[in-house]
Amino acid sequence: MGFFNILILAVILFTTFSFPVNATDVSYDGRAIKIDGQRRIIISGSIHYPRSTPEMWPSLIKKAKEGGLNAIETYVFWNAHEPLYRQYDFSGNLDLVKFMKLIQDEGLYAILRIGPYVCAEWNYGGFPVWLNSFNNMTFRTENDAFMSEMKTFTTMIVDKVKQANLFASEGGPIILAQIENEYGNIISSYGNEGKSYINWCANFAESLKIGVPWIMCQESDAPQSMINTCNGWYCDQFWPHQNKPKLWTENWSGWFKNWGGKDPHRTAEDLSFAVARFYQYGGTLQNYYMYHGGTNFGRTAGGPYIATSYDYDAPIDEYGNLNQPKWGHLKKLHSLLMSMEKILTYGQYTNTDYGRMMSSTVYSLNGTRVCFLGNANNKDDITINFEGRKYTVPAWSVSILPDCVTEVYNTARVNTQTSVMVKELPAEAEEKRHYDFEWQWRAEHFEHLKTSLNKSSPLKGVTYANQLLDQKIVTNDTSDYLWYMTSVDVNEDDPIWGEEVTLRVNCDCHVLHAFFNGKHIGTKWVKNGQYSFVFEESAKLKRGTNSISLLSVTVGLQNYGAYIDKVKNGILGPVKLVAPNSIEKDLSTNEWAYKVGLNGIERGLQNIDTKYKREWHSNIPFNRMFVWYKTSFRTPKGKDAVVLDLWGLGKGSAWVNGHNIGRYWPSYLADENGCVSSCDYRGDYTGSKCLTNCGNSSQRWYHVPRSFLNEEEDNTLVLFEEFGGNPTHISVRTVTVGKAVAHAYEGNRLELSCDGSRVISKINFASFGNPTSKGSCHSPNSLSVVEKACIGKESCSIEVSEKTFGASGCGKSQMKRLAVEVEC
Ligand SMILES: *[C@@H]1O[C@H](CO)[C@@H](O)[C@H](O)[C@H]1NC(C)=O
Ligand SMILES: *[C@@H]1O[C@H](CO)[C@@H](O)[C@H](O)[C@H]1NC(C)=O
Ligand SMILES: *[C@@H]1O[C@H](CO)[C@@H](O)[C@H](O)[C@H]1NC(C)=O
Ligand SMILES: *[C@@H]1O[C@H](CO)[C@@H](O)[C@H](O)[C@H]1NC(C)=O
Ligand SMILES: *[C@@H]1O[C@H](CO)[C@@H](O)[C@H](O)[C@H]1NC(C)=O
Ligand SMILES: CC(=O)N[C@H]1CO[C@H](CO)[C@@H](O)[C@@H]1O
Repeated sequence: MGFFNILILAVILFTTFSFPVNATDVSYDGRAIKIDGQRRIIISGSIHYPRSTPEMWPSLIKKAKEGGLNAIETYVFWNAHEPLYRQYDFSGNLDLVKFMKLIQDEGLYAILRIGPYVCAEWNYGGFPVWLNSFNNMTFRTENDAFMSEMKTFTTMIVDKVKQANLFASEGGPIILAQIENEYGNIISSYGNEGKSYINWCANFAESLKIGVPWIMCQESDAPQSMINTCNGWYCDQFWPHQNKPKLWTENWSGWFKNWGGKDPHRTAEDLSFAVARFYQYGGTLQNYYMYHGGTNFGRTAGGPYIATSYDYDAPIDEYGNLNQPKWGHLKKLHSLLMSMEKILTYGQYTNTDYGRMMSSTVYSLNGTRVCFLGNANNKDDITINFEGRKYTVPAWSVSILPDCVTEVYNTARVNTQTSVMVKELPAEAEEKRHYDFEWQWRAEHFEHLKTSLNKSSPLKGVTYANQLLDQKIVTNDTSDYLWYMTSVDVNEDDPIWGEEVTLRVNCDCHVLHAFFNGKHIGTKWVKNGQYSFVFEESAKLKRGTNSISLLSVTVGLQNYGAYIDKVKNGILGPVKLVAPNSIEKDLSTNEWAYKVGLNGIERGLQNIDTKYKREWHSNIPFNRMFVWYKTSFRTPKGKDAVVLDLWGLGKGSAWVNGHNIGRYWPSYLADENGCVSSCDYRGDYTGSKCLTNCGNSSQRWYHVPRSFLNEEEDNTLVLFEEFGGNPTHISVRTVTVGKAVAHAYEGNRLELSCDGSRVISKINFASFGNPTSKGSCHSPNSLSVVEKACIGKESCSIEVSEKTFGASGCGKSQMKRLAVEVEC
């Protein structure tokens, strides 16, 4: 036994005999998750650590806690952590352990969804593309190569988490872990292998001995050792397996956005309705997907065509600001539910159905009771007689009566301010420098278009094949860009000969640019996610050698569906020249030269310290394709989030001080139709309800986290513009609360706040009484009371009552409200 073996033995003995301090016991029964033997209500929210920065994490987690959550959930992102085979990255915003520790520091629980398939609108659902270089690889089924890699990665993550004592069983915050993800949606495509695979997943997970329960979401076939959970817009009608608690792992708080998509909105009224109903019907754990959506930095956006912003209309917005009234309206619900934790988890409950989708639920325990009145009717407010009293419950809402007499919360009555966010030019003296940029430019070099075809002097990085290859296999997804280049010798004897021919390319491309004899002849992409298309453009033949260069561009690899590993990308062929008389020349089995990526990236133009300083020119061109632009700008003062307005640009990628802030595509406008000017929260929500931003740029604003910026020195902004645009409209802005608007009901306390950024400077309007019907009754002191309470303050709190405002002259039975609009 060598020294090394003794060391290992010592480590084993040490681990076996050291007892973790504060170990927490997590178990469950048919009702709830139990922590140290006690049933608990868990209110969790998803925050994905790579979609923000370590500098943002503490404040995001704090705001989640203040919003009434007691747990944070995240996926683990395999392709981010293992970008190259067996080369791991846990630095910067990939520091999972640090993120977990911050959650623990705030006293919150954590839910770790390892997957390692994650969907999540994340590039390729989180899978590293290099997995495809194994023989006989098929993802997410009983396949040795896949299971072996899944096992290696999952075990590595579990070991890392164990070493940091992060599982509750070791005193850490993690109370639940997930293996696989939404497999129930696709299991039928995999037949019996799918069933064996999901059993293997369960047995494998169990073998890792993490000391906390495992969950499988959206998997009705989940093996007995796993808790199956629900994902969706509403989960009140979901019933888990026997002896399993009712858990809702994905309550979609909004929806994500595509390039070309409109802005989705899920109202506070509807989201709180869904949550209240879930707990009314015996639910005990739910998770907001997302609580903070964040940003798809770099090339992490899924696809195809998922936008860089992953705001999700979540309770905390992309930049880390409170999304009001959603955040505040839910906070009130959370604190109420938490105050009823014992009775909701231990009480008996009985439901009574009143017809027309109206129901009541009474929980009782040892003589105390709490009551829910739920109205799932999507049109009618309903008045019922409940235990001798009359209650009117608005359509599509739940009223909560913690003593079964007084309604203290109704999901449709929002007593929280609506914050109107604005994007402003920084106010400081050098203001001009924020938008009056000095630009430099240089062209992307295309020398390889000529030289690559000469095999006796091949360029570095150029490979050859006598066939058309799957793009992601050639690039290993190290770049969006892949050149497919070939040549064709033609003379007058050739049946195809003629001045004009058509180049026809069958393509599964997200974007295709075609060059004929070095000249750009066309660009094509297809809207609405239908990316299998035929490109056709005429070209001029010359005698002798004609070169054809096709640049295929991916915009996020598919992240959802069965067999995503079998989805091919790029130019799959055939590629043909077609003469006017329909004679064709098939070039698909020509010798093709392949070149991955951009020359500019190879030269490091996106970095601050580039050797190629001299190659930048002034007098920038406009609307020219494949151009690099560079400028510098000052960091706006203060703490407000910083965004770039990239209106005027086409499509490309942007770097600030070498950090890739993501793809941009502001020229891609959202469809003109399908928006609403006001949103009716009633009735089932879907991702296509309550849309705004029709006909506008689908993403104009791009987040630059403050930690990417220099405090004192100027910042360097580099753009790679692929389609052509005008960078002179670009400006740097800060995001802040411009106005706060509220309609609060009598009997509530209204908080008004500029969210830490500024003070309330002006009250535009205030009326206590019946403001909806043009002030048929109104307290004359309204404005002065609000002015006195709020002007000059960061936030103020007003009790909405006649006591505060004096007589309003409204009828006794009238429900009075305070309507205000304040400026920050
Ligand atoms: C992609 O990465 C894998 C794993 O590192 C490697 O085996 C394979 O050769 C790479 N493919 C290409 C085309 O570079
Ligand atoms: C791949 O699968 C085929 C049959 O599907 C089999 O003949 C071959 O041996 C497998 N190769 C490897 C490396 O497992
Ligand atoms: C209910 O009351 C009984 C008797 O007072 C007590 O033993 C029990 O712990 C109570 N149950 C809960 C869940 O508080
Ligand atoms: C190909 O490259 C070789 C070596 O550099 C050179 O001698 C030859 O002229 C080139 N051929 C063509 C057609 O450019
Ligand atoms: C389009 O953008 C403008 C300016 O930001 C805005 O005023 C307008 O309301 C937007 N249109 C829609 C339909 O959202
Ligand atoms: C079917 C569906 O819309 N699924 C969504 C559920 O949430 C995941 C996140 O894990 C999204 O990626 C899916 O789009």
